[in-house]
Amino acid sequence: MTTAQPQFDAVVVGAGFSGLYMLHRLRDTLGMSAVVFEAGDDVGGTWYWNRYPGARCDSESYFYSFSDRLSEDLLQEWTWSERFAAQPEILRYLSHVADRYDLRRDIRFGTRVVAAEYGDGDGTWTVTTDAGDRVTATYLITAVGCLSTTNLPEFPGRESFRGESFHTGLWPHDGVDFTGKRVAVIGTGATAVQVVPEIAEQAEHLYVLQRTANYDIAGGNRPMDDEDGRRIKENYTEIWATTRETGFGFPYHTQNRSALSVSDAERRQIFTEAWETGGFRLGTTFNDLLLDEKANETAAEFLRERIRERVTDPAVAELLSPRDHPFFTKRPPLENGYYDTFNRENVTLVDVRTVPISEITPTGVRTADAEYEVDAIVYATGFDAMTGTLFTLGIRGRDGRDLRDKWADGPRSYLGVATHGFPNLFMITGPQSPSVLSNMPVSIEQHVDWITDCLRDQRAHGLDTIEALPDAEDDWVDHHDEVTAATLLPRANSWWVGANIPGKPRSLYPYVGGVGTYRLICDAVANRDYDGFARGTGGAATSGGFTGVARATFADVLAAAAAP
Ligand code: NA7
Repeated sequence: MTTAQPQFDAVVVGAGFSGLYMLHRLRDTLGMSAVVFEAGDDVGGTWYWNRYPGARCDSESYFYSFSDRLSEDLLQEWTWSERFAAQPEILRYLSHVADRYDLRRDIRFGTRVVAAEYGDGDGTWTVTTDAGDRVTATYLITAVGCLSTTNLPEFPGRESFRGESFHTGLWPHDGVDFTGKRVAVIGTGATAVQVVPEIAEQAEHLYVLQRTANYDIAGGNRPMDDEDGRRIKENYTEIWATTRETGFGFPYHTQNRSALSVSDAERRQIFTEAWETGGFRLGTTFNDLLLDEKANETAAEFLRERIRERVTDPAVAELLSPRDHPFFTKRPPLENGYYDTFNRENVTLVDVRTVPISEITPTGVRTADAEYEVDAIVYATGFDAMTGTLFTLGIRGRDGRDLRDKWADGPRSYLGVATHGFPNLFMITGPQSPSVLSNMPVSIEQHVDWITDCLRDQRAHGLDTIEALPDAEDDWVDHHDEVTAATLLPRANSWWVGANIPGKPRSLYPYVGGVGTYRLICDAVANRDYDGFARGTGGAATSGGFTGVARATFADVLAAAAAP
């Protein structure tokens, strides 16, 4: 039974978009005590670490921000300078939010959580950090983002390289000058597509080492003028309402028609308009691009044609053209000049699919048939997404069970926000929630608001313990798998399915059922007294069993979500 009051109502891990908003809600909406641990020396999360040249958001700035849920005044006061904001501007925005809500005073910077243990005896979490903190809290809330543990491939000889090497996700704060240098960029994902044109401008020679060609979509970045700002600010209410209903959390709907239901000419016209608009709209032009191989191939071939138009050397254009996976089954990068880079004399595209990188040498990168001598290597090799960082936190639930052991064969969660055996743990944008298959701030706000409502309800009922029930979790995982199987997403070796990390269990890590549908399901769960959760006091385990409300079938929850 309870021995001592925990020091805090909640510990939050991370001070990016989700940690900042969660802290504000806990403290200012609920009047709870909270402490945030943040590894960086300031707020910003992803936007604190990813400072490589060209880093910018691939969602449009005006809807990649906090919504009217946080503040209508802030929306009216803040003006974005570009259609897709660059990293420094987003970091300034998050810093402004931290100041505006006086958040920094409850954040301990430069501090990594190394252990978080649930006490079966008293139902509280004890959180330990590398700075020597040891605090107790009723609730543990992870706000660690989905792409915060870098993936540095174990190439033989990696440490022997005598030049400079960088991972894009851990970029030096003072910047890097590549002027006159020979540089290798490893990777051609969304990050590389941003950094490559920038480095090509400076480097004496740039080698781009490509293992998989991607379907890059036109970014269409441009400055925002006064008229843009005025129009957006007038329409914010509708914009945010729409983001909460759509599949991807964008303020526009996926068109409800098949790519195969229109003539070739009409389809081309639709793709061209979306292409010229720029951004992810192309992926929402038809409702079966992610479901039907033939429909998908129409978009894939349209994009290959755009590559052939832009890249003058036909052999290079062909190498840049994806043939091994359907469109949008890997995250399509947005490009602003990436393809044109390959028309430059000082840029060479190297195919490391056919002839893989065999080792890093003291002077460069070696494949079976060549050595590329360089002064610097840029690893644009991505992240151990979604579970990577959660596993570094040393989370142990009931009976000392390690989250890594529970998820050894892949994540199992209830709604992607909780997991059985780990009472009072909430994971903002956790695995099996829409997260990275959506416009992140919309999904973050939905999770934070849902958790806030849940904690308020707990307090109103005199409860302090909540845990996902095992059968609710089974139902959610089954539903998640069923939705996934209906799509083409399992076809690609993407980080979405964990394929980029050797040994990582293969499963779709985000939920592909759509932001709008997911929100209705979460609301239905809450409206049914947190259906699927056991609730109690002093730790569910110490009460000798579950104290939650009777569990409905998941079919009931889905039905309630469908007719709210
Ligand atoms: P990504 O999308 O995971 O891209 C990483 C790139 O690095 C990708 O092209 C990989 O090739 C390549 N890679 C990784 N390991 C190797 C090895 N061992 N050899 C050669 N090439 C390798 O990461 P990003 O940082 O670009 O983007 C992450 C997300 O951030 C992005 O999707 C947005 O959501 C924002 P592969 O494709 O695996 O063959």
